[in-house]
Formats: sequence, C-alpha cells, structure tokens
Amino acid sequence: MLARAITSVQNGDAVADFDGYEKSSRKSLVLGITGAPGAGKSTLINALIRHYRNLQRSVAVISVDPSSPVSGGSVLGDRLRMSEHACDEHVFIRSVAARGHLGGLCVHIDKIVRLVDFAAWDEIIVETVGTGQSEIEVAGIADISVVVNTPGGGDVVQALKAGIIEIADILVVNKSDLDGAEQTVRDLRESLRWRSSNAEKPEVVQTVASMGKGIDDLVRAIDKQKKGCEAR
Ligand SMILES: Nc1nc2c(ncn2[C@@H]2O[C@H](COP(=O)(O)OP(=O)(O)O)[C@@H](O)[C@H]2O)c(=O)[nH]1
Ligand SMILES: [Mg+2]
Repeated sequence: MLARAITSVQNGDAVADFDGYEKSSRKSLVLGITGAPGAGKSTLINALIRHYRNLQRSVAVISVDPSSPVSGGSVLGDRLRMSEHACDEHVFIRSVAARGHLGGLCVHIDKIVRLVDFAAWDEIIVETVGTGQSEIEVAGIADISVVVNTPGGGDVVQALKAGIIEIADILVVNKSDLDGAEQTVRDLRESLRWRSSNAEKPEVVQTVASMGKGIDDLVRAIDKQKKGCEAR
C-alpha cells in the first residue's frame, strides 16, 4: 500500500488509503544520510538497519536516485547493498528518482517522507547521492543529518565548498580502513572551526561500514542528537 501511495505522489495522482497524511503531525525522527557517490552511504545504512532490527524496530529507507549518467547504477547498487533485508517485512526500502529537479532532491520528497511517517515506521532514513544543493535540501527534511566522507579524494574540500559542513549534525569518516583516515578526521575537525553557527560542533565518527565497525559509535552519536531533537 505504501509503495503504491508513493508512486501516486510521484505521478501527482491522488493518494488512496492514507487519508489526512499531509496534515498529520510527524511521529518518527528522520535521519538523513548524505555524501558523495560511493562514499558508502548504502553500506552504512545496511549496517544501521541490522542494528535497528536487532532492537526490533522497523526501518524505512528512501534512497534518492540522482538519475545522472555518472551514478546510473545506483538504484541497483543500493538494493544490492541492503539486499540482506529484502525479505524482512519490517524493512521498507524504496528508491525514488530525483527526476530532473536540477541537482536536487525529488520534488515530492517531503510528501513521500510524510507518507512513510504516516505509515508508522520506527526509523526513517533518507539517503541522498550527489554533492551540493541536494545535501542542503535533505537537511531541511531530515531531523538529523549525517554527512559521509571518505579518506583522501578531496571530499572535505568539496564538502566545505558546498556548505555541507554547515548542515551536518554528525560527520562520518567511512572507509577508515583506508590510508589517510586520520588526516581526514583532522581536516574535518579543523574545518569545523569555521562553522558559523554557535551550535554544538558535530561529532566526527569513524566507520568501516563494510565490516560493521564503528556503527555503535555512530548510533550513539545519532541517539544523542535524537535526545536533543526531542528536547526541542
Ligand atoms: N574499503 C571500504 N569499502 C567500503 C566501505 N564501506 C563501503 N565500501 C564499498 O564502497 C562501495 C560503495 O558503497 P555504497 O554503499 O554503494 O556507497 P554509496 O554510493 O555512498 O551508497 C562499495 O563497493 C562498498 O562495498 C568501507 O568502510 N571500507
Ligand atoms: Mg547508495
């Protein structure tokens, strides 16, 4: 029913079965996972799903596919990365196309998130691919924004340029099994000094998503942010 309703939203059709979803108040916090293609977002989400399922919590994941030639295989890739949960009825995974909304998120992403929330999932995760404006947009939808970086590759410089550091609640250095991870952590911490807001500095967490390492640290950082959201 939810999958069908999302399709209706995407097509601009009326949504059956979810009366009043647009006006209902949000129940679950939305976790945004953003970062460059290949940073390991889907692998990280797979590990998070595993964690939340161990706690008997249901998880819905919305992956925003940029539909660009560069990352054309991302829909398949995301599914593949999370396939161990494909048969779990308490896990809902849906890819939505960004559909030409230039460099940004799917036009209806806010409605889709509302629908998912209305359908009462405990954990809602939104994955966005790309660098730049789309991350800023997802931050507007997410209650907690996790920005995924990797060692080397100039990610930090890119992130700074795009203003991503500004919107991050938590910074992850994934692929910390690769050379240069410590340096990337230092670069990120350094870049935080330039953050304009007086708000608490985001935590920098190291992970090796493909091996499930550092997930506990990430969850701890997320839980801390959740407490902050609930207090507000
Ligand atoms: N070495 C290493 N590779 C990883 C790690 N996490 C993910 N990967 C690999 O990085 C590639 C891209 O991962 P994916 O989760 O699809 O990235 P996404 O595009 O950000 O969603 C895959 O081949 C993963 O197996 C990690 O911690 N270390
Ligand atoms: Mg992905």
